[in-house]
Amino acid sequence: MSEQTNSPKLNVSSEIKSPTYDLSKFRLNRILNNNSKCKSITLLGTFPDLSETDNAIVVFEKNAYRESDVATEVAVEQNAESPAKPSYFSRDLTVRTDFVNNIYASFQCVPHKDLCAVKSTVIYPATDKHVEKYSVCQKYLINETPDLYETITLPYISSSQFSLDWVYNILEHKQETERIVFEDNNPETGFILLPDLKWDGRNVDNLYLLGIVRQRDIKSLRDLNASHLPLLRNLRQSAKQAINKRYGLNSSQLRMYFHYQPSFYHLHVHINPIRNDAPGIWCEKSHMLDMVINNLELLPDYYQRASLPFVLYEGNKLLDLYDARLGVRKVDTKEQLDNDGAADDTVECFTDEEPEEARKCKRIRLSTPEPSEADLVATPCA
Ligand code: G7M
Repeated sequence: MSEQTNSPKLNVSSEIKSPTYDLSKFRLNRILNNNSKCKSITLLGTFPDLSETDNAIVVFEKNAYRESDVATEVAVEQNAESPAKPSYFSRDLTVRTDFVNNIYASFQCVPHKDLCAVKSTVIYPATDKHVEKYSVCQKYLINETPDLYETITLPYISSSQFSLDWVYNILEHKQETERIVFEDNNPETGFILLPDLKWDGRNVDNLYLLGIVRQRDIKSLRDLNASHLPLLRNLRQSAKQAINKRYGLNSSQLRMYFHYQPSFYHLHVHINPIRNDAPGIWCEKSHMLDMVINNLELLPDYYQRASLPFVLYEGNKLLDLYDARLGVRKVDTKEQLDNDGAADDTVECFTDEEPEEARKCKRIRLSTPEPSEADLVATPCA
C-alpha cells in the first residue's frame, strides 16, 4: 500500500496539480533537526492557509559559496562587459568586529542581500514516514542476510513505502522536464539524468545528480543480477559523458553510488563530485556503482546471496520487526561481543596454506547455489 497524498489548495494552471506555498505563513510545531555541520535546520509545522492538520516539513539550508561571491572589486571591474555579480567585497558588506588580537581577527559580516539566499525544501503533506526520515534519533546497524530480506524487509517494503509518483512524473516528462541533463529512452538500458532535489543547480562543487533507470521493476540493489549489467554499464558510461560535456567534470572526479536501503524503491544512482562530502555517502549506506558492476561480473547473483548492512532509525516500524527477530535494541552481552569475532562455521573460508585442490573445491561450493531438495534426491552426495 503506497502512501497517498491529498492535494491541498491547488494551482490548476499546470497539467500536474501542485500546491502554491506561501512560506511566510508556515507555522512551526517542532524542530526535527538542527545540523550545525550542514548548516541546515529541519522544521515540522503546518501551512494553515492550506490545511490546519496536514503536516509540512520545511528545510532551510545555507548555500555553498560560489567563486564569484568573493570576487574583489578589481576583478569585477576588469570584466566590465558582463554585469557585475554581487560580491562579499563591496560597499554593501556590513562588518561587526568580534575581536582583533595580535595577528588574529574575527568579524561577523552581513553581505549584499543577493548573497544571503537560503535553499528551502518543502514536503507537503508530510507523512509520518517523512517525519521519521527527517528527525534525528538513535540508529541501529542491521546485517541483512538474504533470508532476513525475504522474510522481514521485503514484506515490509512491499506494504509500506514512499509513493513513487515523483519518479514516474520524471520518467513520463510530467515534472522537472526542463531540469533533465541527459536521457536515454531505451526501455531496458535507458535512464534519465537530472539534478537531485538537494542540489540547487548553482554550484558545480556540490553538484548532485540522480540517474533514474527506465525499468520499473528493480526496487533496489537487492534485485540486481548479471542481466542488468548492460543497464549499469550504460548508466556509468553515458552519465559520465553527459556530465563531462555539461559541467566539465572528469569521470575520475565523480562518485557514483546506490543507497541501501534507499528511501524510494525504484533503482536510481546518486552522482556527486568526489571532492565534496555529500550527505548520505557513509560506508553503511553507499555502494559504489563500479563495485556493484564488478561484483555482478564475478558472481551473477551476488546481490541475492550477499549479506547487506544497512541502518535503521528509531521510530521506523521495520526496526521493531528486526528487534522482534534479532533483538537489535538489546545491549550486547560479553558473550555476544566475544562470539562476534569467532569463526562462523556456516561460512566456508580457505587459507593460502591449504592445497590448491581443496581451495578449488571450496571456491566452487561458494559460487554454486545451494542444491534444492529435488537436486539432492536426484544426485545424492558422494
Ligand atoms: O535514499 P535514496 O537513494 O532513495 O535517495 C533518493 C534521492 O532522491 C534523494 O537524494 C532525494 O533528495 C532525491 N529526491 C527525492 N524526491 C522526492 C525528489 C524529487 O521530487 N525530485 C528530485 N529531482 N529528486 C528527488
